[in-house]
Amino acid sequence: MSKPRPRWDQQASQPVVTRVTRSSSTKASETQLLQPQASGPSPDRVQPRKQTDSVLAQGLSQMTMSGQEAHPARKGRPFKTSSSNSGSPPAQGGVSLGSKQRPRGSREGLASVARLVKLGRCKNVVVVAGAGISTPSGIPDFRTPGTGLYSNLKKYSIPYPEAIFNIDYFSEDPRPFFSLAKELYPGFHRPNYIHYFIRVLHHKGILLRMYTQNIDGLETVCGIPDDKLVEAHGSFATASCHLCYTPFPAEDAKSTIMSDQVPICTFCAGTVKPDVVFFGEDLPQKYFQHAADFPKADLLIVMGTSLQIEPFASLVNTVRPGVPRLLLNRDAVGPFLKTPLRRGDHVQLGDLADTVRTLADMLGWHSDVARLMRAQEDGAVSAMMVSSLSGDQRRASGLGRRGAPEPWGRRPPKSRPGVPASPSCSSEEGDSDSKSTVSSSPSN
Ligand code: CNA
Repeated sequence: MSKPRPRWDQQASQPVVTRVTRSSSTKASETQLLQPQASGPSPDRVQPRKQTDSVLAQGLSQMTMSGQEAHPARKGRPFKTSSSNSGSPPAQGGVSLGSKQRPRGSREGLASVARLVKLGRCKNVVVVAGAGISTPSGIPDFRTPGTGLYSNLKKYSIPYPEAIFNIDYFSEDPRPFFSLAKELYPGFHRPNYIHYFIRVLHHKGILLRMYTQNIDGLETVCGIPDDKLVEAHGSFATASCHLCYTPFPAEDAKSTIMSDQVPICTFCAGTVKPDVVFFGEDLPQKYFQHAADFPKADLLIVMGTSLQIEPFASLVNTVRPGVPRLLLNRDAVGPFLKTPLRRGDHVQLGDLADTVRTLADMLGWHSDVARLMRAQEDGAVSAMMVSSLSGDQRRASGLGRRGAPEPWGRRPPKSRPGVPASPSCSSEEGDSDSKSTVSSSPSN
């Protein structure tokens, strides 16, 4: 017989269980991949980011917020907004880049990168992504004024925005996170053009890895294979007790949360949460592949992120010097705020879906993206329709148990034919694409 589950409006009575940390196991694997380093920040604290080019030097393995004052959990002190964008010169139109000014509306950076890719000089592309790639799918990001979650926190009744992802706050009151989780749980949103563009990078045989901060699972839904994807801030695919880490069936956690109840650990009676990484928690094991991937990258594409959360944000500084880095975002962020930009850095500001569409056009890939998207989405729609049919109806329609035909996108990726062995994209090589550029779309 199953235990009655407490509702959110009843505080779950929990035995006093000290929260253990996964740090020890994570640290062990981290040190296998990284040089021995100084110890990281104290856990369960939001930490300001140090102004260093490599956060790896700090040996950080736990999620922290950069660009703002540290504040202890549960105190309810007012949120101090990030200052990293304010006070910096605006990167849109007219930013000084060395001695040159780039005209507003120029797409120079996109064109440079497209040229390198077409020349076959980018074979190990690393994509770093954030919530901005999913806003066209209808999922709000954190920081976009007006629509971002941080502008709409009233309904969650939390004292400061990060409380929703604060493990100590969750321990006391899981309701705000569970309300948000109901909106973010995979299944309610569809991937968009940007996700499929990244999948086409894989089909072309040049995606080394995608590192995403997103927890919406849309990368997986669009068919980016597991071995090409690092969900650095975890996902809803698994769940466990937030105190003792005993695994809990993810589907049971989902149905409990969806019915406004609290999933309870069968071992210690602690609250179960989806394995989404909260501030002060360790990042998943897979994240530490970055130590091998980033030095191997010959092109870094950064999309839809404010680069405010550490240690993820500083990954962008760990590619080799001179490797081209392309920022596609509404605003300049992180190291792309610097003037002049680092050699090989390119910034294309504007709406991400438009920018990615332009890049796909430049590469001659738009039809690949559109076809893949259509095939996958048609498959998803017919799967949804069939799942609503009875068994007899399914048999009569000649469809199998799952109903949907294997979508085109599920076939093994084709490797890129006819690409000759060629040097990497490193812009230290003195080609015409090695300069840095900032452009913003005219509509922005
Ligand atoms: P963020 O801090 O909200 O930054 C998003 C960035 O994307 C901002 O710079 C926006 O200007 C930009 N942006 C948003 N929409 C567009 C657009 N259409 N075109 C161009 N630029 C756009 O979010 P980050 O990802 O940097 O922060 C990381 C957090 C957010 C992670 O820990 C996530 O778990 C968390 N988050 C994830 C989701 C999701 O999974 N979809 C949603 C909300 C928050």
